[in-house]
Amino acid sequence: MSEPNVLAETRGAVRVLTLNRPAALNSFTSAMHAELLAALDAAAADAALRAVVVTGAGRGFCAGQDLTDPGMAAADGGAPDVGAVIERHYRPLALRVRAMPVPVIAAVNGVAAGAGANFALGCDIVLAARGASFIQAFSRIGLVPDCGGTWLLPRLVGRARALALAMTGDKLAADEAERIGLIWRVVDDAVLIDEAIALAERLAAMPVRALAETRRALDDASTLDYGDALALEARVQRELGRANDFAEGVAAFFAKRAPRFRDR
Ligand code: T3D
Repeated sequence: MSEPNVLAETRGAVRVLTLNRPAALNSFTSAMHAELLAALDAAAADAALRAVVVTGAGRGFCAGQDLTDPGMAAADGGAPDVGAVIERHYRPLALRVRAMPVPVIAAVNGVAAGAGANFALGCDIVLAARGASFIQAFSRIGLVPDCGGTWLLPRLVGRARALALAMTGDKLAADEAERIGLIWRVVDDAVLIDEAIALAERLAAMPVRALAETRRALDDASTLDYGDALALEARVQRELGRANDFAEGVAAFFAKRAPRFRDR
């Protein structure tokens, strides 16, 4: 039997998903897309899980679309319908990550190129090994940033840097990615996965429903004016204020004990 394209390991309330095509730098095939989406769906549906970590096997995180995958070839042998590939695979993947009921941490262990870079940047918190790098490889092959890149990049680093990264396709070292605010933090290569799991465990002990709502509120507010964002905050707080975790957090504060959050 062939190796799975995505490995899933559960450590307490944390699921670690590892892209597992190291010989091709974990680039996306149709098969890997299907397995990754199924793995994220399974994590979302598992009430015992409270955080997810995604990483890559071997020396790369993910080199984007596998440019040799027959799944992207046109049936008639003509030019591939790249838009169909995006609709079939990358749009559902980016939306799935953004709608996860728990925090998703990218542990970028090596090069992250093309859609591999933007898949990582679409996660909630990005940790990277010092030896990792980020490449908006699309311009090198005549495409635009996808997997959410057009939306994410200017919001993360501003239009000037987003355009320069996307137009040049230059490799950005992890340290520089941290410096310009593209990612959260760089750690030494040897401790990346341990640091990512420690962070995931920390988030898993927090009120994860509120964390997922925080992601959604920040994203939704980015297209609202100030007044509408304030109204959005009131709506979300109204819901969360009725949830168990808020009562538990306040009770634990006054009882001077550690809270036990359970909502998802
Ligand atoms: O349908 C669509 O296309 C729509 C979707 C688009 C989304 C996208 O992601 S478009 C962007 C696609 N990705 C790329 O263009 C990146 C291509 N890869 C690279 O530029 C380089 O591999 C890297 C800069 C990422 C890493 O360079 P390096 O020197 O560390 O490694 P390498 O030697 O180039 O690659 C190692 C192996 O992985 C090599 O195979 P080999 O020679 O050992 O048998 C290489 O061919 C393979 N590999 C790397 N990237 C891909 C790949 N194989 C297939 N597809 C890849 N994207």
